[in-house]
Amino acid sequence: MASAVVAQRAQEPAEQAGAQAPEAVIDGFHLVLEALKLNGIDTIYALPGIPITDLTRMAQGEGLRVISFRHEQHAGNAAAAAGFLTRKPGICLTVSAPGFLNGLTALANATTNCFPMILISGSSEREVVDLQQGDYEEMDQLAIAKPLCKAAYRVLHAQDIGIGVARAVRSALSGRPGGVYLDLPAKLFAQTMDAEAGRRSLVKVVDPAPAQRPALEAVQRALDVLRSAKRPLVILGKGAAYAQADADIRALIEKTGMPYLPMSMAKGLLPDNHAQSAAAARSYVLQEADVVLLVGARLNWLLSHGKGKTWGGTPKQFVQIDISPTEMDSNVAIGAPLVGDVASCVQALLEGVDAKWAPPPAEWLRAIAERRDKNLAKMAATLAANPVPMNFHSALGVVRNIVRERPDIYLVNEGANTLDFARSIVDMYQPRKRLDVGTWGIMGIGMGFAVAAAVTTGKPVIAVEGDSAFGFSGMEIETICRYELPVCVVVFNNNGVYRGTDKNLGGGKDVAPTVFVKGARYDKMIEAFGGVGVHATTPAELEQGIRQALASGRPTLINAVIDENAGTESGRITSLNPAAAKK
Ligand code: FYN
Ligand code: ADP
Repeated sequence: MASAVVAQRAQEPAEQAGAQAPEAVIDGFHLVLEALKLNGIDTIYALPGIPITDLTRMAQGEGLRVISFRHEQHAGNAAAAAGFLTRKPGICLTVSAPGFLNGLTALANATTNCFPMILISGSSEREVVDLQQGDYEEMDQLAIAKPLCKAAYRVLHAQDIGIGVARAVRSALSGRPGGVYLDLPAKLFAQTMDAEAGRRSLVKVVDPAPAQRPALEAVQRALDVLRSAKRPLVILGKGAAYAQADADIRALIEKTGMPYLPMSMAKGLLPDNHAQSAAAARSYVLQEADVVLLVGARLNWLLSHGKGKTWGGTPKQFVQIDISPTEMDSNVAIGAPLVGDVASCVQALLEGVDAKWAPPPAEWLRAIAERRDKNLAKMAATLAANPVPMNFHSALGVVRNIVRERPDIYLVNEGANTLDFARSIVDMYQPRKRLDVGTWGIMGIGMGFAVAAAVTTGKPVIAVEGDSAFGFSGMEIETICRYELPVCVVVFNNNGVYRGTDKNLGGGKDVAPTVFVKGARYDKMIEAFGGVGVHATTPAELEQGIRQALASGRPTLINAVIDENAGTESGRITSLNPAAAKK
């Protein structure tokens, strides 16, 4: 505990803090930091201000890395992505009311995506807030946060900081991971207590994400259903990616010979060019499969709720692995629920897959291969074209080739068309390398996720961004430059949301709501902060720009000029627009 700084030391010059009063008391600031460090936290994503400015300074003083952002939402997104990548709760630290509210979108998004994060906000004085007497940044933050996260706690006394942090850590990581809110009123930070007692009050959470082994009869039931399949299919979701059970998941798929579909953030769990990948025959396998094994994937909108036209062809039986028991039967009946953590459940299934396990009927595999090869050939032909101006395919072909050469690169991806095309064009080869808009299809995760990937791994990051999507977090390129992160942002610039060609329906002088400044030079933005700007109008220029960014490791922003006619409304989810749905 020698590293702890007691209150006297923080407030007095070093020479006075010496022999007479050695570490007698500890304050709330340091108890919070000590509690986080004790639980393995080494980085805080923050935006300083009243009342947590000193906490960010002291955190640095205590050896924590503090990544300071320009807007809390992006600090929160970074914390969430860090949680997904590291299986430790990502910490976002914000000021009271407005800063707290800015962080809430990220907290809610983390919860929706099952990413472990803790939003810690300073708050105003309870006595004044509760009597609504108009305190500085008055807001009942705890009440507001509650419905948007997995758990919410407030700590009022220094001696409860250890327990408060422990509860937040355990809530974020155990069972289905998610976002947790921790409310720390300004007064708490200045409270002091006996240093020895303070340190004794801290709690190191033991086994925060305990293995949840499935019941034997549930495993048997699942194996029986899988064995009965004529046309089996495995769907891997980001829960499978989060579980870090990569070798066993691969072994289960390879030993059973079952074809599989990766959801977008599960791409790379097995390499996308794996012979058993049915990604390029998606519609066909969803329609025709008779038994579907879901591994950490929910039957939500991204899987058409497990019913309807998408799943039309054949009646299905579902086996579902999920840590959350109430996920079962959420949309359709789950005949063989396997409640437990992915690692334990997959291991249990593997134990039942012996040498006598029959591979899926050859006819099923042949039919999938036929559809897949047709789609792959179509894709190859589209990628071979070199239109002027560039379209999504020709630009993404460049990213595809570079990721194939450098599978260790992280790919952050958001937008509508930019997202949907990149998902199918850019193959991933390693687990958890793709970070994207996730369950909500949220825009604005780009720079926060890119920062988290670079900070937690030190690896290069390419952020493939629609021009609209980039706008949500674009100011964070200053953050990327300030911390000299190896992030290359590629803005797919087609002059607008979806496209740049819409007209004002009223005929007035304003451009249409979906249209941006034509020919904008996003590359100039990063130059203002000392980064490298590249203007790319051809695949060759784009390739050179990305390669230079990777070689130098310098923050880079490439303005990739895309045909403004190239996009479609909402990418591949056009049908979700009310007008389209009526047709
Ligand atoms: C896939 N496909 C391929 C490949 N991979 N063809 C060739 N080569 C490769 N490598 C084929 C696949 O078989 C499908 O064709 C098609 O390409 C599309 O595949 P994808 O992208 O996997 O599937 P699809 O249908 O788009 O998936 C539905 C979805 C997805 C809902 C899961 O659209 C999605 O994740 N959407 C998120 C959208 C979002 O969040 N947007 C942000 C908001 S935008 P067929 O089999 O012939 O069908 C606000 O406006
Ligand atoms: P995708 O969008 O990729 O389909 P989802 O976010 O819908 O994935 O689903 C992830 C699922 O994984 C959630 O239902 C969550 O409860 C589950 N999950 C998360 N972590 C684990 C784990 N370690 N073990 C089992 N299930 C998990």
